This record gives sequence, C-alpha cells and structure tokens, in this order.
Amino acid sequence: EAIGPQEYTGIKMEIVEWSPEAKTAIADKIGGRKVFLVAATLRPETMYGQTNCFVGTSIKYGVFAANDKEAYVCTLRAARNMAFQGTFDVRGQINQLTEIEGSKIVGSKIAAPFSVYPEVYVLPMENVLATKGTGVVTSVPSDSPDDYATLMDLRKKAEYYKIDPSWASFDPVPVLRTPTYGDMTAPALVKKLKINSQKDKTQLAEAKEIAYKEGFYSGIMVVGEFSGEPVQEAKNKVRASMIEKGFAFAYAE
Ligand code: A2H
Repeated sequence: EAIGPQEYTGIKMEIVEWSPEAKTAIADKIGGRKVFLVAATLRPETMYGQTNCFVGTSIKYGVFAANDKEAYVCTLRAARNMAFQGTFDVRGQINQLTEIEGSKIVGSKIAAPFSVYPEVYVLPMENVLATKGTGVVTSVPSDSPDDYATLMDLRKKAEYYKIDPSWASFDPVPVLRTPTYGDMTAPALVKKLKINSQKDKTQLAEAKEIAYKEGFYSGIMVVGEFSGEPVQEAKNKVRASMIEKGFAFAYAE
C-alpha cells in the first residue's frame, strides 16, 4: 500500500440510460441534473481501452449534487474528500440527493470518455473496496489483470452474476505495447500466472504489480492523441487533456 496521499484521476462517466431498477429509485430526486458515475483511476493513459465500469453490488452509493447541473455517484467517504478538494460548488459541504445500492446500478449504460467504445455498461465486481477511491472502478481489461479476470468471469457465468451477456461483450483493445507482453499485457499475465478468476487474489496482486511496472517503465502508447509516446510521458498528458475537456478531475486521498 502506498504511503502518503494517492493522486487519482476521477473519471466522469455520464449515465446515458439507467437500469430499470435505478431509474425508479433515482427518479424525481436529482432535480434535472446530469448524473455521472465517478471512477478513480491511477492509469488515466489507459482510458482509451475502457470496456465497462465496475461497482460493488452490496456497496451503498450516494448521488451527490456537484452544482445545479451535475450530480456524482460515489461513496459517502469519497464525497467527503471531494468536498475539501474543490469538486463541489460549496467547499466543505455535501448535498446528498439520494442513495442507491450497487446491485441496482448494474446494467446502466454510461459514457466512457476517451474510450474507443463511447458507451459501455456497469457490471458487478466482487473485489471493489468501499474504502478506496470512489468505490467505482472503470474497467480496462487490456492492462488491468483484475479487470480482465472479472470480465472473463462475467462472460463465463452471466446468469450467476445476473447480467445480460451483451453488457460484457466489449472486447479488450490495445492501448499500449511493452517489449515483454505485447499490446495485451493483462491477458498475457493472467495466462502466464494461471489466474482462473477474480477470486485468485494472490496471483492477481502479483500480476497487477508486474503490469503496472511494465506498462509505466516500458510501455509505448498505441492509441489516441499521444500514440507512439512513452507511457511515462503520455500519462500526465492524457490526464490533463481529460481534465481540460471536463471529462475528469483530480481526486486525492
Ligand atoms: B486502476 P491502489 Cl488499466 N476497489 O484503473 C478496488 N479497486 C479499485 C478501487 C476500489 N474501490 N478504486 C480503484 N481501483 C482500481 C485502471 C487500471 C488500474 C489499470 C491497471 C491497473 C490499475 C483501470 N481499472 O490499478 O490500491 C483502479 O484500477 C492497479 C494499480 O490505490 C485504480 O487504478 O493502488 C487502482 O485500483 C487503484 O489501486
């Protein structure tokens, strides 16, 4: 675990279409605001490869007014942090419009900024921690072993996970290339370490470590505005570009 503040990027994923259950729960509570799931990531340069977004099914999420026009879905814990980071219109104050369980958000269609797939779905992940980031994880299966293993679980057992198979049908796309693992780092590591599912936490922790180091120190972008540039340089450029376009904001904890 990192010591000292962790600098995340909060990715704003606008709700394009609520799941039927969420629609009923949210209706009339948001005052006409646009609603965004906010995913916390340490890898903004990989956002081109988003294929879905993950929530924890038993996590309680709040819908918080950022201002008169926008509301953000995240944990109360994250909203409290955001309130002191200039994210909301009134500093230090939280305006919770309503609350919703993760299981009800699953199946909602959302916009994934910068992704080659402009619209993707919200899916369940077992290992989402309510105590880290925003409790919302955007999924990049090309470069995150956790995301890839979870996506494969969902495809294998759609019924068990109570999802429509079409929601998990977006294939991983190449985002960056490394000399050792090519342009599908996470799938290569999942295979190499014989990871069978999101439940293989020990091997996944090792794969995550390798993927992160390999991508950061040896990766070259193969997609987007900074294609051909080293990940080390592209990382902050992609982040700045997303923030400038209003698709993201800085989030620390
Ligand atoms: B990362 P750290 Cl491509 N529960 O974003 C579980 N995981 C969470 C989380 C939560 N509440 N909040 C964020 N995360 C994930 C992209 C990515 C990430 C890639 C590769 C590796 C990677 C796409 N998912 O993370 O414990 C988010 O996934 C491995 C470092 O604070 C976030 O960045 O170091 C990362 O874990 C933050 O983990």
